[in-house]
Amino acid sequence: MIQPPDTTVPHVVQPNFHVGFDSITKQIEKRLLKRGFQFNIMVVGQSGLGKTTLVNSLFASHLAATSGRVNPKEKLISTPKIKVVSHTIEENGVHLKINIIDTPGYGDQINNEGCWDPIHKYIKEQHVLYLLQELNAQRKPHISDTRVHCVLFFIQPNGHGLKPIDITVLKKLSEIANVVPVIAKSDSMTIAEREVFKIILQKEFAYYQLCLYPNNLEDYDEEEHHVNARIRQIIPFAIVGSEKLINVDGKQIRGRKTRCGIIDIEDEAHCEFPHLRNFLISTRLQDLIETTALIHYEKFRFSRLIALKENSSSQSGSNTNGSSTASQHQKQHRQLVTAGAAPMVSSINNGTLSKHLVQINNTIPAADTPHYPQGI
Ligand SMILES: Nc1nc2c(ncn2[C@@H]2O[C@H](COP(=O)(O)OP(=O)(O)OP(=O)(O)O)[C@@H](O)[C@H]2O)c(=O)[nH]1
Ligand SMILES: [Mg+2]
Repeated sequence: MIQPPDTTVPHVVQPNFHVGFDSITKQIEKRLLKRGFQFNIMVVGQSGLGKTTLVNSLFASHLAATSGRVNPKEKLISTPKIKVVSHTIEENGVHLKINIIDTPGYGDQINNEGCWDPIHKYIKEQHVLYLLQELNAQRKPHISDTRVHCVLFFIQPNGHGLKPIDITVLKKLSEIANVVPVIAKSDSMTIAEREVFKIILQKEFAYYQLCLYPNNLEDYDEEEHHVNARIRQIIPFAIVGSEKLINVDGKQIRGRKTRCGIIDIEDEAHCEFPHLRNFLISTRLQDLIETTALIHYEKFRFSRLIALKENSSSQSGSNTNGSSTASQHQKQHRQLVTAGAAPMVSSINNGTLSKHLVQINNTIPAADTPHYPQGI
């Protein structure tokens, strides 16, 4: 058994002259700036709630077709299948590549059983893809990340609360991704109605024990817990989407023109769309990326590696000469890829999870040893 060297440092040493390691943050920054950042966001919700419109509103460009019609004869354009649109934003030398995953609306069939399956499957598949890259014998220096960092979940502005189908979908998705709920088409409610509806929804989230974003990690300090508590008071954001530019006193604004006036989606007094964009892009971007890796992907990785290990040990028991056959390799590969094949570990909290991971890392053979199935 290899023992790690004793590296406990008794006290902090102050060098007598400038050594130069304080430039490490600059070195990291330079490397990160060169590589750029990747953020993957998905919109999910029942049909016609304005998901595609929001995708287009978020980045002020027409990235996908919506069902917005000004004439009843026009064809209804619904999002037919999961569609990923990529966008690179550059600001002061920082490159952010955003993948927006638009999903078809669900809930308008007679039988809605399993209508969220393609969305659930898509998120899991991205975890599988990442794991396969990690386990590859010839790993790339930079693994391409298509894992969904944030799911924007659209809630119908009915004033009553969540529908049973919403509760089911929210439960399913929050187990595997960071879910941020939003009240869709909030221009259909008065400000007072909006506030009451928010409170109803927040109570329902707590009642149904929905583990929505932000999650609290064990190593968060008091300030971070405080910030998360504040975010939970604001969520769900009451948003309005529009891709139309309207001329108001010679100024172009993005909004919705109604008989009663104009709703400027960029105006905080009209809706919380600016808060949502600020939240996603300016304040919580890194946290959403980090928690996807630390909580959701780690949970997935843990369950898959455990399943793989159990499978290997049961096979080595039955295989007397210890060599793996091609069919066993295929079986292991399938086990990694098949969604739901491995036991979920949602009952394990983060502390015990990391302890388990240390144990697995010690007991599971190194990723690039030939023990792993070919082609992973
Ligand atoms: N009043 C109002 N209408 C909106 C809002 N956002 C979108 N719409 C309108 O709602 C209709 C449906 O919008 P989409 O963006 O296509 O909705 P979707 O959720 O992508 O629809 P599916 O792809 O069919 O699920 C369009 O007519 C939009 O113009 C909003 O915030 N308020
Ligand atoms: Mg759509």
